[in-house]
Amino acid sequence: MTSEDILLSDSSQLRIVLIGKVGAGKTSVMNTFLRSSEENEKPVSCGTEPHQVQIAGRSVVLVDTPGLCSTEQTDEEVMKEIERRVSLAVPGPHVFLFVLNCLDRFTEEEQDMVKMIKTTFGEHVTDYTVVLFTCGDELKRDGKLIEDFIKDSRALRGFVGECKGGHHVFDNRNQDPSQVTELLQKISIMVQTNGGKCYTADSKDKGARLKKRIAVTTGSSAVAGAAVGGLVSHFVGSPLGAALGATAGGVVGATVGGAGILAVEHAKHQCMIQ
Ligand SMILES: Nc1nc2c(ncn2[C@@H]2O[C@H](COP(=O)(O)OP(=O)(O)OP(=O)(O)O)[C@@H](O)[C@H]2O)c(=O)[nH]1
Ligand SMILES: [Mg+2]
Repeated sequence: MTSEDILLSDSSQLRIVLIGKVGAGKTSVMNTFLRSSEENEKPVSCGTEPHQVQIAGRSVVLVDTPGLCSTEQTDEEVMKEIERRVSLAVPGPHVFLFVLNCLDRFTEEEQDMVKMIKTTFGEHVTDYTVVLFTCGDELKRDGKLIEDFIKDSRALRGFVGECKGGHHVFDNRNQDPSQVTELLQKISIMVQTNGGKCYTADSKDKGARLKKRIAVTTGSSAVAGAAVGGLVSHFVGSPLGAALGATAGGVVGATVGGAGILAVEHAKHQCMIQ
């Protein structure tokens, strides 16, 4: 099966979250997607709400986020808002596009940003990540290849190597939609490699911590049950976790753990591409 077949054979929804440093080009990337959509959507100046469009016969949901390393807000404040926006991509994004301007060096600031993203979303977030370089036009003008740019920095090489979806380059000043369809093909291959699953916070790190927390609450009341379920629902964007947790807690505290884990399993199931 060619990569094009994979893209065309999968007509289900693809949820994309744009993440990165302030001014990296996230909103411009969103607009490049919107321009190449079948609806030919108008550009936005800031994507506070998710946008759903059709591209290459496929429903694509785009979620923009505010930039990290801002001078106006602390990274903690920005990260809270990023988490909120990620929760809008229910039941979870298939891919995080980590947007990097290829004119910027991958300094300690960028490396710290990667660490913060891993701390927030778990180390496994890179299984669901494509590094998307913007300013491909500038690179071309300078007669450089993105591979050389990546090779020049050990840290960047390491990070791109960790990201299961690899890398891609956008020229946001270019109207050619092929850069978008090529990226969608790369994402489709990554999603297939992930068994069709989208990102959920419970997958590994947070899941282990969550299950541990559920275990210690065993024997607690309905309040504890609701809290655990609410935590699950926060990460998966489903009220089911809260309902299950509350119900289980009300009946008997000892079943709280089971209900929470059930909610996690339900979330995993919901994430599978149909
Ligand atoms: N030449 C060129 N400029 C670009 C490209 N992509 C983005 N820019 C420019 O980079 C600047 C920042 O782009 P934005 O899309 O606003 O960046 P952002 O990441 O959304 O910024 P914040 O929302 O403030 O974090 C703008 O002036 C864009 O026009 C590109 O591919 N080529
Ligand atoms: Mg923006």
